[in-house]
Order: sequence, then structure tokens, then C-alpha cells
Amino acid sequence: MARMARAAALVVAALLFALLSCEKAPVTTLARSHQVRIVDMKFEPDSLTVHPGDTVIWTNEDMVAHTVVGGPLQSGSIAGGQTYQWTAKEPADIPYVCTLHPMMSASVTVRR
Ligand SMILES: [Cu+2]
Repeated sequence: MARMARAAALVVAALLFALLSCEKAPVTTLARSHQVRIVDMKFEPDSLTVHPGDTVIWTNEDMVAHTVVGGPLQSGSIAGGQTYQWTAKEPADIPYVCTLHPMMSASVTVRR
């Protein structure tokens, strides 16, 4: 019986720990991160809606360099295999292009 009580106490402790951990979770889960692939000379997805505080990470999966440029997006050259990260602040519609291949266009919308 003492063993069961101890097991029960452990379960309660584990649940409490899980609850307390959840308490902090919203701070980190409210701000999401979004992935945009740069692949075959295209942005994928080519339109994305995020919230202020969210982070967008562009990953260049092509062999050639690309850029992400428009409004607050100023990546500079992103070599193949590299990433560019940006955190949304103000609500805005942000069309952007790759300045090295201007036919590559896409947009990010920031909404509360
Ligand atoms: Cu490009």
C-alpha cells in the first residue's frame, strides 16, 4: 500500500510539474515561427500571414544565392543552404522580391 501511495505521489508530482510547465508555455507559443522555402527559383509559400511577434525563416534550398527584399525585409545575399530570419512587428502588407531574380516575388501580411 505504501508503494501505491508513493506511486500516486509521483503521478501527482508529475502532473503538477506538467501544469507548472504549461503556465509558462503561452509566452513562447504565442509567437510562432513560420518557414518559407526558397526552392527552384520560387518562394514557397508565396504568400503568408503572420502576427506581430512571429518570426519568419526563409531557407534557401537552391544552389544559387537569393535575397528577400521589400519594406523591412532586407536579407542581403542568402547563399544556398543559408537562412534569413525576420520578426514581424507592425501590421503591414509586405510584398518582396529576390533582387537577383526580380521575377521571384512573394508577400508577407502581418495582422493582429
Ligand atoms: Cu533569387
